[in-house]
Amino acid sequence: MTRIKVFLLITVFTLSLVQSPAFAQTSNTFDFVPQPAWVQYGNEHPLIGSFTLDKNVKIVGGDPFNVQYLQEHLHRVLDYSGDSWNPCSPGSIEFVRTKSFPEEGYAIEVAGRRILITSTTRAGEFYAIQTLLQMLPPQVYRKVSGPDAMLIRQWEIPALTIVDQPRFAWRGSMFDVSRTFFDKEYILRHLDWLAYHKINKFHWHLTDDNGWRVEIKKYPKLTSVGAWRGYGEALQPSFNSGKERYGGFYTQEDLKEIVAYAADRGIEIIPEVDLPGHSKALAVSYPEVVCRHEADVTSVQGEVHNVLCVGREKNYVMLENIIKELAAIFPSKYFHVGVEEVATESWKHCPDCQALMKKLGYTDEKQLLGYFTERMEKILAKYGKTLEGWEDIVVGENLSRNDLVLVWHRQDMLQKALDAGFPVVTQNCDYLYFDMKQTPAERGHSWASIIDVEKVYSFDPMQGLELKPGEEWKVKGLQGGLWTELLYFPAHFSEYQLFPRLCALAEVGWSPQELRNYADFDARMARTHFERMWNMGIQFRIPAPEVDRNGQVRCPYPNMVVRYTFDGSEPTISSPVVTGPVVTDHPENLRFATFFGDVKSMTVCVPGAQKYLTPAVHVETSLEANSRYPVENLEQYENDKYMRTARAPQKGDYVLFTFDEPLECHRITVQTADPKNNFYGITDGHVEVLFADSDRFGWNGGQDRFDMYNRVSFCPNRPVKAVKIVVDGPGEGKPVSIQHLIIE
Ligand code: TNX
Repeated sequence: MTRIKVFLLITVFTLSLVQSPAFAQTSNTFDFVPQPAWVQYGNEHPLIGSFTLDKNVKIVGGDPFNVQYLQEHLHRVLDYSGDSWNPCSPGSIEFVRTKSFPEEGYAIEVAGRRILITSTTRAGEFYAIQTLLQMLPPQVYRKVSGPDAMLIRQWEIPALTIVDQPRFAWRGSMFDVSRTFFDKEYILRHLDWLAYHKINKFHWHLTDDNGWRVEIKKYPKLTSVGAWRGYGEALQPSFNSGKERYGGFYTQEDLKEIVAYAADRGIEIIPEVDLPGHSKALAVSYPEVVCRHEADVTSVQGEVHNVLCVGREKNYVMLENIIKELAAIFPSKYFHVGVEEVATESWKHCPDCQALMKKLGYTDEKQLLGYFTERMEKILAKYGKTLEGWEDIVVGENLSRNDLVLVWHRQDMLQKALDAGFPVVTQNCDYLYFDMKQTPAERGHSWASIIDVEKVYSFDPMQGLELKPGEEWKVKGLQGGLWTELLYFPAHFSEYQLFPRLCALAEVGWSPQELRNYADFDARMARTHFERMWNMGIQFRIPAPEVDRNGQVRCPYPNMVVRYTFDGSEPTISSPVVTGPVVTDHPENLRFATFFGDVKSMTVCVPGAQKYLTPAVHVETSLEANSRYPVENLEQYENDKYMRTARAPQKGDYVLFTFDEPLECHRITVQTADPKNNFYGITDGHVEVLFADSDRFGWNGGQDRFDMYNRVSFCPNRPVKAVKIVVDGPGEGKPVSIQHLIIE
């Protein structure tokens, strides 16, 4: 065994963030995120100096909500106890409205006893407050009171002038609550986080194949049936939600509360009801809405019978009733009706859709997509709404050019939608899909790209476009997309995926392109913004430590620490900090993670230290294999070789791994699911072992059932002859993937 020393390359200063750090005011400039358009420190009158903020500050003017919001935040950091600290006359924060600012623009002037905030709209005023909060200690974001609160008697803000306005009118965040459900409280917190980053659109993906999440009074089954999945439910389990009943929905009261909460914070919520594909949850609630045929038409995402029948006139009545209820709740100009990834093949097999095509003289089912979208546009118009849809709506020749196209592919598609005459918003999947992995080893999708924070930052919505002069406004802006197939676990993974990538998006959307610089952004994040997010209560992503083969460890940021274990367990907040050499005979058991307070990175090992065994094994199974992924793949111990079954597993199905010779090893991990996308694992099953000294399958303690990651890991206490996967139930009702054994 190689004996190695692990040591830290850079010194770290340990900042325990779990207890509020004693905050010292140090800097005279601020780490704004996003960077304002224009900041000038100092004052032309040398005698007018900095502003002293204390409990006596007067707030003058201002929108009532904005003032209350500011006060509530000031109360989190200013010490209101005891006598007056400042004997001079108190300072004031004054809000003034003038006509001269662009929508959402504002100016802040800090000089002597006054902070003057000028804007034209209440939104501009709100963004000025956001900028002002970033001049205060990061604890201003922390909702705590009592002894844990970090209170200061006074705080100096240097003289400065800021004149600011956003680059793009649309700075959005899309959130899918169908695949994974997030309750009202979480949505409200999420909206707070968006507001702190000057995000002004929340695109709420409310329905999809895997759950209908809004109460519709006229169609109660949408939520009594369509909001739930599990064994015995109309919707099968999916995305590892397990066999228990899983789901949830928002009542109309919840929706109204959320809409108002967002509006107060300058955020417009655009609801999306995803139609006419991605409609499995609707289809299982009211089965008459789908096409009349038995053909197995499968959507790109493996769903069958999830397409609405466009030839059934009664469907438009139902959709109108749904829209009528939702239009009364969501005041947004736009209403999103989806229209992406529709398995139009379904309409080929349907007599009603075919009859409609004949009547309209259509030759291609794609034309029906245009027809459907045009019908939806007319229905929406009756309720004062403008249609928004994914880029697939561009097929609709007769659509109004006021409709908004949300492009999810690349810049060429953005150009195409512009050329067709539509205004656009981009959610470019190469840069803005926040369900993608951030590095290859992390959890997430990768079908579009690996997207780290720097890649998000590098995006410019205007890149590569050819626009006629005066038409730049047609690119309204951008939004991040948080799809949630993989977000049910681990805990707080939605936050890990969103932050800090959303901070980068906020700066792309807000700051002038010529001011943008990644190194500068990264430095602002490291110096201050991580700490702000920590105080906001976000479990954001921090980079894992870099560990090389010699055990040298590099901490990614100076105000973070690397903690380690040497028994193969996960480092925790109480694990020791790497400060110097760690000597071990078993480098394979070292685990490292970066910590910022209690926020933890992914765990990493010493590369190459893990020794894997590849004993000769024979595999047989009761499950027929897909011919492209045969069972023999499992005998080869190659990571891209796995088995995929040709059908869904049933109770009693098995996969049996028999070793040629009794195997002595430390640990065996049985891993199922597709290694590329983490889908299609065994969710309802367990593992049994045949020990060499026995003639019956058994178990030697520990967890034998498949976990959230679709795996079982165990340490056999004696030589093993065979390992068997036993299926206990249909799981998600789809074919599954099995990977080779991992033997240490
Ligand atoms: C594509 S983008 C989808 C979503 C998935 C996502 C996963 C789009 C309009 N549809 O349904 O959740 O990919 O990355």
